[in-house]
Amino acid sequence: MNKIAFITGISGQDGSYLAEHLLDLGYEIHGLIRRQSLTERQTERIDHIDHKLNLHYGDMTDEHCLYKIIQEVQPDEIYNLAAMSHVKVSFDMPAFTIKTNSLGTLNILEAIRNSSPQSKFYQASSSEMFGNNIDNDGFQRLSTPMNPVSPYGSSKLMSYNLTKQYRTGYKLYACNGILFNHESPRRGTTFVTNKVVKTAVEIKYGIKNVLKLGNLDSHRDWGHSYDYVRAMHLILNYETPRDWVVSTGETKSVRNLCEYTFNQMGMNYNDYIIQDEKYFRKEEVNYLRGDSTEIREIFGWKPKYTFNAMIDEMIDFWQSKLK
Ligand code: G4F
Repeated sequence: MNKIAFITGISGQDGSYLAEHLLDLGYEIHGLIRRQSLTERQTERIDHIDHKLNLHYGDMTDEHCLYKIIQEVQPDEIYNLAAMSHVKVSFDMPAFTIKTNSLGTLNILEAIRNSSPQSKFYQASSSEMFGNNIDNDGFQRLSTPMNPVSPYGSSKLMSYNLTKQYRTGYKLYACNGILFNHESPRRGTTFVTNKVVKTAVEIKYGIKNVLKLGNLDSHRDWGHSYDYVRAMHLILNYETPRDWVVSTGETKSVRNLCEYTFNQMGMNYNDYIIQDEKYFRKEEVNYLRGDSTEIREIFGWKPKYTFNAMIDEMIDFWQSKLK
């Protein structure tokens, strides 16, 4: 019999790649989508596989709908990818962020505990939970103290702890994947990678003439979503539930990102970038670099994409879209 997966956030970047991956593996897929007035846009990333999916309307803040879906579907695996995922926006919408991300996780864990305790649970945890803590060797790992510096990071830390607590207290198969930044052509264009790539292409085509950014000196460990959703599936299919770090182990600054992207299109980023106060955060995570030794050694997982190959793919995407 086919395994059944339930994915919250299925219409997002990771949800869409994960759905494709699990369909390839023969899973029956159920997904949670929110009702929006612009219905034709909400499933853009999954329209090509829509006929193979079972989509349910619902919301992370509605415990009744989550309970009903989980009770009816009795999934083998539940991937909680739904979130208000924009760090800067979380300063503007802290209550919404906490309700969606933290209470939303609690709603699912309670639904599992009461109606489908055999379901395995994956929580999309984030490197943003570390805040500015870095181990002496320059990496973050499971043992690095967590000290978030945004409402988003705080909301994710609450979910991380709940997931651990439901694992130890209620013996659920519940795991955290602490994923460092991961991108792709499907990334929202208000996140820095796709904003830089899209705007650089627009500048090249004469559609725009400047790129307004905030902090150019923060460093991120950027991988590809395609690689990271494979890690999520491995995490839920390990012999025992536990937490994992998923990262490339390399770090680059926003400035490095701009330099590479503009160079690839024969331009100098210095000629086009303006720093704008509007894009700075109240508090910044300055440096992220994850130690993913364990997932590499235990599963043989490693990223297929290099940073450059990922940015090149994003450039190709925007060039063919905007041509
Ligand atoms: O692309 P970003 O918005 O990603 P951020 O804040 O690192 O968060 C992402 O990764 C987390 C994992 O660590 C996820 F949990 C989270 O959901 C999200 O996916 O910003 C990256 C960096 C930041 O330092 C930011 O200050 O880019 C800097 N930046 C500079 N100018 C900008 C901009 N970020 C955005 N979004 N827009 C700018 O104009």
